[in-house]
Amino acid sequence: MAEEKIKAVRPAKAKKLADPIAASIDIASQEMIARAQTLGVETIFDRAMNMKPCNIGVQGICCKNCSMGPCRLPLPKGGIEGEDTRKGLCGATANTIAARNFVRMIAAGAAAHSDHGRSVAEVFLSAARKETDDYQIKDVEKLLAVAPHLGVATTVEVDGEVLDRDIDEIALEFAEKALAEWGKPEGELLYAKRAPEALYKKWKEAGVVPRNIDREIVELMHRTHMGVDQDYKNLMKQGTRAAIGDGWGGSMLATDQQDIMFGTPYPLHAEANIGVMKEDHVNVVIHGHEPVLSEMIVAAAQTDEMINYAKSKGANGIQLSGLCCTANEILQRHGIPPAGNFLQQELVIVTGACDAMVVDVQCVMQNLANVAKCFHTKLITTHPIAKMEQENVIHIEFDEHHALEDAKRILKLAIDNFQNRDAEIMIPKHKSTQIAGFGVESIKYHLGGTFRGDYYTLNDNIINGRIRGGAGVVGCNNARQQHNNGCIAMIKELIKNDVIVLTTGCNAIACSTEGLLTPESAAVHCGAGLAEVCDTVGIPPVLHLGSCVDNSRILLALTEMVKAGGLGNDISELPAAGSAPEWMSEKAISIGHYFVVSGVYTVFGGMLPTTGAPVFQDYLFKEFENKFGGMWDMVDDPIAHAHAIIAHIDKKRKALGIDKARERVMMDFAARQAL
Ligand code: NFS
Repeated sequence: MAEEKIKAVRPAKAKKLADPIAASIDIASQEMIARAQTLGVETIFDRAMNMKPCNIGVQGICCKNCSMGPCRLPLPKGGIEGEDTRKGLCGATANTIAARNFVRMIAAGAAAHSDHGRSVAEVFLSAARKETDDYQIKDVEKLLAVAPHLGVATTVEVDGEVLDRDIDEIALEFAEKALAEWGKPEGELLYAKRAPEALYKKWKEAGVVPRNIDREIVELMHRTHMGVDQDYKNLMKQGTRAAIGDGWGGSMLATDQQDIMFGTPYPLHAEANIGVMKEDHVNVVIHGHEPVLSEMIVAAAQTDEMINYAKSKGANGIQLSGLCCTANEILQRHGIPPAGNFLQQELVIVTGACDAMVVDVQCVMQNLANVAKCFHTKLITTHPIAKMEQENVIHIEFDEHHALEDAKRILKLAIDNFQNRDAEIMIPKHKSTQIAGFGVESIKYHLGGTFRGDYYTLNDNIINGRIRGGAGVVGCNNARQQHNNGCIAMIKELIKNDVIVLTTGCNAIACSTEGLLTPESAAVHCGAGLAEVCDTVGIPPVLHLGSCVDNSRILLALTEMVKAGGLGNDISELPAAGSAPEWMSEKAISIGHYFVVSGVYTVFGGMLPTTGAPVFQDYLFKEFENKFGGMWDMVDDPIAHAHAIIAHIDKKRKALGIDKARERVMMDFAARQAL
């Protein structure tokens, strides 16, 4: 019966199949790719074999912003000699076209993060108004810490005496002011002032401080309409404004309000990979991005009502797991294990044990519906802005006013489906353990001194050379590359060279499945200096800081390092870099750009859609450094990618005059070894 259904989905003409080992470095994924092929279930790995990317699109020089095109401006063989005469029908140059495409990616990425942030802000306002019992202010300390950044007072003066202000009042004012950041008619993004003073000043002088979050995205769409902004530098100026509105606005507000409502993460222990699914349990996989949904499913799954209901249907319990950034959200706050990252979403269903996959927004492949059709899996969409056309997809809209009830309805559907499993169950044995849940606050605790509750100890270890520098390694997987290889090979090279890594998103999940998120991995993979620090403080060499909106935590960690002193006055002076080795989404471009304009040298793997417009690319890769201190780069080979970062870190160490200290540490180690 299941076999019959499976055959119906396979395309009539035999197509090329991916080699599972070439497709992923993860054994669990390799097993599931092979199983899918045996069952005739098509996955992204096979599709990538049969459809090659468009060579002109990849270079960023195809314009389809009006119906006279698409105008394609391929680079002449052997490059451009003399004047670049390429132009579209309207006369748009390669620079204009590539820049327009690039900033539209920023617009889409910033919109995705910021709309997520807005959803959180709306739920936060409901909670502050006490319109819902399902969401509350959980982390009062965090609320008090961030309230002043929106100009919300935490104390009141009564008869000359300073008293603590009522928490409900603070929460309500914070909620209203936060939501206003998306569309206020005047003023500027309030969180921009959380950046180091020197950086804020640079932004101010360049005229790129966002007015509000939404407006900068709308203006990008206007400017890139046919016949508006036709100067790549001016386009990038607005791209910069929108990207700052993402990193220091929509994303940062999302992180803060999620922490206040659901708790600020602190390090915890968990498992990872497809092997976390359990054959004798109802398996519910939560996929997408907004913790507003996943938090409620976690809460509902822990009720006796749901557990007993699962038992009444013959299961031993409910096993929750996550995919993509939602996985990181429920991991960092509850220790719920991730079943995989972006490229593993179809594979989780191929186990035959996924009773329901619940999705909300972003990074959800439409082909999930086709894979689910081959098994008993119920695929449930929950967000009004993200539905699927396939008939087997169930839509249960999630509303914050009866969130727990909605979550229970979803779980019941999954539990009722447990008895409908029709394929043989094959859950890979592979899973690993990890410590996740780091954040600005917990790094302070772990790496801050006992007497100085700040980042001084971290800085101290960088100054004395034990830690060479830091890298924020983030972003997606990409089916054009071997799954997880770019990220893992690159990070191993970094930590071998004493570079501590902060990670988020799908990269963090890759690190967890490869065992890099344990303190013990330091002794195996790190250089002597970093290994010593990890051993002394008991941390992994790669710190998991959460989901993609939590890249804002990396911005604030860098800001804390500047404040702690000894490493210059701005983020751009730190021996630090950013990286997305396996990027694929528009969000990654927005993230990359807010890293760059925050002063971070940022390297992407694969291809950037800039290569077809060399002048524009030079502007991003070279000239940007003169503006805010950070610049873009592209290096595909993982080892070369790591060494580009290391070279930048060494350049910064030299500028700070701390390069000699590192040489001494290295000699110390050699001397120790000789002994
Ligand atoms: Ni971020 Fe990429 Fe998606 Fe998360 Fe994963 S693909 S840019 S890491 S899940 S958002």
